[in-house]
Parts: sequence; C-alpha cells; structure tokens
Amino acid sequence: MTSHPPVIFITGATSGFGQACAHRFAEAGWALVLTGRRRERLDALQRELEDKVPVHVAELDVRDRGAVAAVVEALPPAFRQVRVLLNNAGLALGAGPAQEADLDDWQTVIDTNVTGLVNVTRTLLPTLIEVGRGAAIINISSTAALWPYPGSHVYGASKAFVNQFSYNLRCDLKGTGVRVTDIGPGMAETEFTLVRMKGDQSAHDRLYGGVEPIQPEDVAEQVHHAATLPPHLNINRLELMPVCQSWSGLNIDRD
Ligand code: NDP
Ligand code: 8X3
Repeated sequence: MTSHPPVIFITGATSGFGQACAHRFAEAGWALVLTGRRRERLDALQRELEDKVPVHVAELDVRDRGAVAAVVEALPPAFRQVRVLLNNAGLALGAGPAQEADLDDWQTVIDTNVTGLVNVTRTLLPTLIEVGRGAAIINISSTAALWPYPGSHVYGASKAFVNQFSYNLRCDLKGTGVRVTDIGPGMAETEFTLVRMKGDQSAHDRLYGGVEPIQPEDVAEQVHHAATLPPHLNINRLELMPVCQSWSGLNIDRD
C-alpha cells in the first residue's frame, strides 16, 4: 500500500503568509491545495512547487459559499483527505477613523474575514473530523483581535471574531481529535498594507521602512510548528510580534 503525503488546504495562497506557507509545507513534503482569486499567481506557484510535492490549485473567492462547496467537492482523490485547513485569506481596507470609513469597505472586510472563513471551515469540517487525530484548523487572526488601535474598527473586530470562533470550535470538536489554533501576528511585511491603503506604495514604505517587521516566512514557521505538534497537543492561541513592536498607553482627550 502506498502512503499519501498529508494534505494542507490554504486560503489566500497567492501572497504573503499563505504563499510562504505553501513553500514551507512543500519543503516538509505535504500535498498542497492552494486557493485564492489570482489565477496567474496560483499557476506560477504550481509550476514552482509541483516538482517537489503534489499541488492542486483552485481559483476561489472565500466569500462565495457555492464556490467553496464546488472547490471542495472537486478535489482530486489524492487531495481529499485534508489534514490541515489554514484559514489565512483576509484583508483590511482603510485606516482612517470609523466615522470616515466606507461602508462598502466594512462589508468587504466582514464578508472576507468572517463569512469567508466560516464558509471554508464549515465546508471542510466533515473531512477534518473524518481524518480525526492529527487534523487541525489553523486560523490567522491578528494582534488587532485583542489590542485596539485607532482605525482598526471593523478589521480588529473581524479578527476578534476569528479568535472567539477558534475557541468555540475547540469546544464543539471535543472528542474528534481535530485541533484548532488561532495565530495572531502583529506587524508583518506582506501586501497587506498595499491592499489596505488601496495601492499606496508610500504607505507600505513608511510603515515597514527602518524597522524589522515579521516576515511571511516567520509566520509560516509557526503555522508549520502548530500543525505538526504531537497529535495530543493543541496550541490555542499564539501571538507573535516583531521585537520592534509593543503597546502604547491609553488615549486621553484633554480640553
Ligand atoms: P496579503 O495581502 O499579502 O495576502 C492576503 C491573501 O488573502 C492573498 O493571497 C489574497 O489572495 C487573499 N484574499 C483576500 N481576499 C480574498 C477572498 N475574498 N477570497 C480568497 N482569498 C482572498 O496579506 P497577508 O499575507 O499579510 O494576510 C494574510 C492574513 O494575515 C490575513 O487574514 C490578514 O488579515 C492577516 N494578518 C496580516 C498581518 C500583517 O501585518 N500583514 C498581521 C496579522 C494578520 P487573492 O487576492 O489572490 O484572492
Ligand atoms: C494586521 C496587523 O496591526 O495592522 O493584522 O492590525 S495590524
């Protein structure tokens, strides 16, 4: 009997953390299901990695519940037994105060970070439960889930949802062997700020210039660590900051 490599299903594999995780898990010999909206990036990743490990790519907008079901339904046999679901797809839009925010932006953030994550999780739960011991859901939240800051509003709140959803899932998955880990990174250098600031390269450069932010590979290392712990262990939440980042004091509005 031939043994198949374990399968990881990654949302948002076309950039940043998701892409770094594709590389990290390929290095470790896992079979990859790589999803995202940008087809050309998925194809490039497949070309790059398929000499090392089995790779299946699928164009997927996580907000589309029907599309999520169709992608999972169409997984080729060698990719069906998903052992790890990495819920990574997500974004922030805008960094100004709530009272100036665009309601459409808020809706997009909620639809992606909350509804999208729930869509993929619910669709893959039966598979993960069938795999059982050793299976894992790894959700990427953020330091913004717990630590408020001006301009975080719906983004931080969406990540607080991810954090609490992760804990609540653990309760329901009792006895199944399926683990749930919430990884909350702080400032990391990816396309995140470019997306948040709608293509403003100078905003990206100002935020990451002259400091040493988290790199996507740092997060990928932690995701791999959480996914490959002995199967009786569960990291509930792992918060990661670059050393250059810490908290500041509470705001006071004085006359
Ligand atoms: P990137 O912008 O580099 O990557 C985001 C990924 O999400 C892309 O692959 C993008 O793919 C995907 N994505 C966005 N919207 C959708 C959608 N509707 N359907 C499917 N995929 C989607 O940013 P990061 O790598 O930094 O972000 C990854 C996760 O990490 C996000 O959840 C983010 O909130 C979180 N995070 C980021 C931090 C940071 O400072 N960078 C810190 C803490 C958490 P495509 O556009 O091809 O669909
Ligand atoms: C991204 C980190 O600080 O920009 O989740 O909210 S932060």
